Amino acid sequence: MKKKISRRTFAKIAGAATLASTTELPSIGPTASAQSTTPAEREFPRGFIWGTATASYQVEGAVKEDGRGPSIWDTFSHTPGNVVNNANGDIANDHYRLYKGDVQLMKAFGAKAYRFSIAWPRVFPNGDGPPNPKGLDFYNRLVDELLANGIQPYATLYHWDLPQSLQDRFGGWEGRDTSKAFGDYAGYVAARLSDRVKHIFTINEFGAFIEVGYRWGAHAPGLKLEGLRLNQTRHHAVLGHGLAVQAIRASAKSGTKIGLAENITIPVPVVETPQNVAAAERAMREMNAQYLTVIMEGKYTDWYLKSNGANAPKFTPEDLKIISSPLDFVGVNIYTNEFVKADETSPAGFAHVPRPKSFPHAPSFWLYISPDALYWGPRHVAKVWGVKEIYVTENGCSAADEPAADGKVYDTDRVTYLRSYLAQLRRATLDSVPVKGYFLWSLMDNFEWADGYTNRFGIHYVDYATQKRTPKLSADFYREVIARNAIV
Ligand code: PNW
Repeated sequence: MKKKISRRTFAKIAGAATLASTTELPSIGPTASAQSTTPAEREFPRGFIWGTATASYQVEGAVKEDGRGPSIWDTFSHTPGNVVNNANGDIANDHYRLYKGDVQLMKAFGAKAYRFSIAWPRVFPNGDGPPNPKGLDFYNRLVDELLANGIQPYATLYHWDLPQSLQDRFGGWEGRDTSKAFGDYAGYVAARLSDRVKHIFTINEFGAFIEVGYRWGAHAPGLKLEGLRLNQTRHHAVLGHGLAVQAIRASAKSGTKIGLAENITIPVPVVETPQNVAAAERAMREMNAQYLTVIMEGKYTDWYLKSNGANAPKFTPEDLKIISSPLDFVGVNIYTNEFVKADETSPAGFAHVPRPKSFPHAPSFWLYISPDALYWGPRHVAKVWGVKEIYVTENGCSAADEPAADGKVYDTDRVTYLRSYLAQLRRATLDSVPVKGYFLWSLMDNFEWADGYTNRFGIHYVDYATQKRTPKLSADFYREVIARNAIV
């Protein structure tokens, strides 16, 4: 990403708060298990789902194949100056053709599940109107290949590649017609894949594609909205999610589980005192007010509405009902945190703790090293909203990977990152936080949005000239974790 957009900036939209009582979750015990070191305590619950993740535009390539329509990411990446080195996803990892080999990579390290996304413009080239069965067929082939190899498919319906036609006709998510089109597309896909796909995610990261794409202009469609236009766009995104939940329920085979994958802002108590922990739980609601909070609670927080005044989104009570349609699980994409502390002088009862310049981060400027986020994120979701089924739908880190003389990539930085984050996830499951699975981002290096191919997130190294994939040291590490169901 070219522009400096920090998690802090995202969080600034929140601040003071009207406090609401939180759901007690008695099974979450004391946090003394943070220091657990016995072998038994390093183990994850039986049946824990270890997976990996990618997204359509980041890996598929084949942008003109089998009737796919253009997406806003084709347009954005082909506009000079938007992506580092003017890179684009025209070819990316050529996963559209190489998916069988990629399934074998997953099998080799023992993945139990694969979270991929479906490109909306493959299925509906114009976003609405006539479907393109040939486009959907790719996902039929992929799902069948996964199942034949013992890997469960977890499908995301929207990971940012909006059909360009919807952007042109309705202003994309600025228009309510896009929310409606998303619901229709979701129902269409669910009817055709839910005989084999048992977990469906509506939308990936409201907090990234709206804020970075429609507010900061650093992702597609590259807009810089503010005020009412921005808030209404946010509202249409959560509305689209709710319409999709209803459409999937109406058309999917029974037993299909529905959720979302949100990059929640994660307030971490800077020192774990009971006062700071309570403050972090209050902050959780306010910092996620415009997305996960309204989805879970069926209303915007008083502070969100009040602080936006005349710019608060326009909505009906019916909208709120749709947005808060019950979910079967909540997915959280977790990379980094936000430190908070109790503050009696603020109406919200919490304050941000500033981050020093020297705070360590990955090559992605926004990715501050925050293992504790993997404890507090799921814990807050369980404690604040009583969610009973949580997945970590993304976690991983970028690195400046380079093959050594022997051809191997020794990404000890990534291994250290993963080991320390997973220890905090284990702490969460020891405290009875109902985390059921973990999806490592990413299976392989891929098109990292505005960073192009510069920041590598994969546990497989990709040589883009030859499309050769090579397991990095982190793939060996993850294979051991999965085989033992424990941190190694
Ligand atoms: C997520 N931020 O994006 C996405 O879901 C993936 O597609 C992406 O490749 C991965 O994380 C790594 O970046 C994010 O600025 C992008 O805070 C930016 C931010 C957060 C998540």
